[in-house]
Amino acid sequence: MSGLFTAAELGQYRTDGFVVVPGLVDEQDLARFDRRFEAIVNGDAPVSGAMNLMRDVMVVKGAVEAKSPVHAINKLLRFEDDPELFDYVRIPGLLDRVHELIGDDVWSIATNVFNKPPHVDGRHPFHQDLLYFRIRPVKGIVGVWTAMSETTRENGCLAVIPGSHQGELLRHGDPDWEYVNRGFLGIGDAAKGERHYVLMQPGDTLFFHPLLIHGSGHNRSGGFRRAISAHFAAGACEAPDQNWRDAEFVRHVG
Ligand SMILES: O=C(O)CCC(=O)C(=O)O
Repeated sequence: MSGLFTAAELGQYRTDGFVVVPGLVDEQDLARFDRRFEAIVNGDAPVSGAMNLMRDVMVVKGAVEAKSPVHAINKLLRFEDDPELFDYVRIPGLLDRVHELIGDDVWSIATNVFNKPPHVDGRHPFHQDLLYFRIRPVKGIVGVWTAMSETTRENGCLAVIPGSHQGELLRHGDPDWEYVNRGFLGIGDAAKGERHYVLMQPGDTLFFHPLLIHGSGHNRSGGFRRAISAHFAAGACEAPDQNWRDAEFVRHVG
């Protein structure tokens, strides 16, 4: 255990289910990830391995005309095979803190660049990320989410319900919205408790529990709201069977 979190930060993670470390990722790394993301979307760098570029539903349905390829993309998934983006999970201050939370031997189980272009709905309904994982126990899993641009109420920052990680995994369904991106399931009216809007500067990094209820709003600004994110699981976690294990333990990080 390297002890980078203060006792207060660890206490907040346990009580609220999240903690933000300001300025954890430096400007150079953020600029590198930003350039790489744009290069992949623009076709100037390869889409590697199981990576997938998800187009925004409003663009797909013709409700919004994308001014450029980057205006059409809602998220880039599974960047484990991209040599530049995957550096994110090994940033020492980030990985050391992940080790503090879930132990010394960790795997990447999900990676994303979330790109919220201007003029699309782009909301993420309130949800719990554990829905997307079959491996257990829950305490062996943690998410990290780093702002690549400033996040504000106007551009659709994250919103969380502090303490909600102490509950169960809730039933999720399709939100009753006109435009919902593929796979964006939500818990609807079950989202009880006071919302906390997580306002972040570029490089600020959220560590969050897989049962924490969270979502994000519309981007009503004229710019992009972008973030890079990963989920980690301890190697000691168990999957229902070997197929699930192979599917969910995507890449060993160490
Ligand atoms: O970036 C966002 O808007 C939402 C991210 C999110 O919901 C997640 O990381 O699970």
